[in-house]
Amino acid sequence: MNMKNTLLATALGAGLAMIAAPASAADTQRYLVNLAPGSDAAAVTAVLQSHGVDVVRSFEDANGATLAVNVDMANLPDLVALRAQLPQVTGYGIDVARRTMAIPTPIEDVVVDGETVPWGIQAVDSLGVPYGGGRKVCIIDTGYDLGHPDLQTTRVDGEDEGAGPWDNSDGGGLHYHGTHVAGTIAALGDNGQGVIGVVPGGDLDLHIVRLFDSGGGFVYASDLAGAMEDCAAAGSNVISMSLGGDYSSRLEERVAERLNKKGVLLVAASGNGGSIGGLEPKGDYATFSYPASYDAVMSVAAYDNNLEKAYFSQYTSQVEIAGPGVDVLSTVLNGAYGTASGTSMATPHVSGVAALVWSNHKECSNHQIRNALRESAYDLEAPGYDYYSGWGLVQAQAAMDYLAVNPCKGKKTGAGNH
Ligand SMILES: [Ca+2]
Ligand SMILES: [Ca+2]
Repeated sequence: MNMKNTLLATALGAGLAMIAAPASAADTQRYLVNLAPGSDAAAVTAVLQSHGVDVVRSFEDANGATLAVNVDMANLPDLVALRAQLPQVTGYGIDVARRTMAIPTPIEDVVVDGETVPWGIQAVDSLGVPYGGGRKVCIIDTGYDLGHPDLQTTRVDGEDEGAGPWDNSDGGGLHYHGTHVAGTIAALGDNGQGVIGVVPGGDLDLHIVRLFDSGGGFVYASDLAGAMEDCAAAGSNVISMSLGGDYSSRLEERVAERLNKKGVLLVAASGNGGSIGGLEPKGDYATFSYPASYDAVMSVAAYDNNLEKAYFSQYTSQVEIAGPGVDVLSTVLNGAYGTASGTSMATPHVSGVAALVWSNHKECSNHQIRNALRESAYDLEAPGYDYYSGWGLVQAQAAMDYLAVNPCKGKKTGAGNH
């Protein structure tokens, strides 16, 4: 935090969490402005804008509104005057960073002869489960290589969240990450080429939110919270987030809780930091990553093709389920294929299986699908729940079998992770 940031933080109010996100472009810093319930967010926005503050987004729920604002540190507003004009403001905070969750090794192009079923697709046992239609998966990532011969070009739309066009129409600079995630969920099957995804018929609805630019940089938690809202507004049933960061965000958690209550299933990477220290009691010394570690979100661990935990996969009391996340073959840029590792790669296996199973049981709530995935997971590590794999490796056919015996109708289950 530079001197100007410190000055602003001090001026804006006491009790400010001193967790700084890395400085973004130039001298702009993101802050969160919390308003009392019932406040007129538009009026506060007008005052802030009149002082040269860029109001990026307004979040509103029963607890009041939060404004995400960019402040140009080279042109600080008159903070004393600003504060006097904003009695509705109950507090301020600094926003925190979110990044994609692949292991940062160079992606290696793999020449695929004919069509290959990646090991992870076999491991989650999805090939025998037909897609029942009517589900939409939102992928918050680096975009989607629209026109890749092994990815659908229909039933996919998206939006630019300031990082560039969602469809890679800005050329080859787009990071491979989002396209790799999309291929695991929905690469086309039976087309004689490339790979095959969890839902391979080209008939899954996809909504792509390009949140990250081509440079592998970070976004703010408020950007991610906004992206989640946009996924829900587009009618998404599942939100797949191969991303995260070390610090929790109350704003982000509130948005996740609200969407979870509205019926959206949220899935995120457990993180690639391994874990430090002991795990007793209840993971107090473990490294949590967010948004995966909110109760409203399924946290996904990464396992390899021997069903051993990836060395990087974070293990905590919030890990809920595991997916294939080492040497995962999928689609990459420019019509190519490549292998990548990370809890980023494990996450879309779970998102895809959730959509696949749910499409056959649309009478189920998001909580009930989540519960079915947990109950039917292939148990790994110590018997029952464990901090490494959660309830175990996600299993599509077993989840179908579970729901055949345990129908959703009239049954209520909780939304916690275990
Ligand atoms: Ca294919
Ligand atoms: Ca276990």
